[in-house]
Amino acid sequence: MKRSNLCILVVIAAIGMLTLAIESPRANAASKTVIVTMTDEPPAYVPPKLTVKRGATVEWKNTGKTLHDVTTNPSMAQEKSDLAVPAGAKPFDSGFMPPGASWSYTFTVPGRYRYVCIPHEKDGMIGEVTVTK
Ligand SMILES: [Cu+2]
Repeated sequence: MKRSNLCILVVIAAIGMLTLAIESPRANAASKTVIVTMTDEPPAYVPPKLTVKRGATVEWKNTGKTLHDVTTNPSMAQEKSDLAVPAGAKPFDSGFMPPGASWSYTFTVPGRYRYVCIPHEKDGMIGEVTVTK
């Protein structure tokens, strides 16, 4: 085999491996995990609003230096109107998450969810997830 042909084969193989590396995350789109970070200044969920498909998992990560949490439990919130859970879905609550902690929830019921961080609800730490069918 000529040396130039060998070079072309190596390049084709490299492109093939690169394509595989790029494509593989998309293969898991249905069971995809979306990350929401929890920050201190200001206390916030980033991104504050997102839309996912039914079956998707959202993972909240506390990247701050203080306690945060994720709750749709109306008995925990100061303003019930800050919270929403679609009919047929149970409220969820991560409990207080120390710095560095993460917590995940898999959304199986479509609809609109609004959640708050109990220590920072008054500071506007309110998030929203819309789950499509
Ligand atoms: Cu918080």
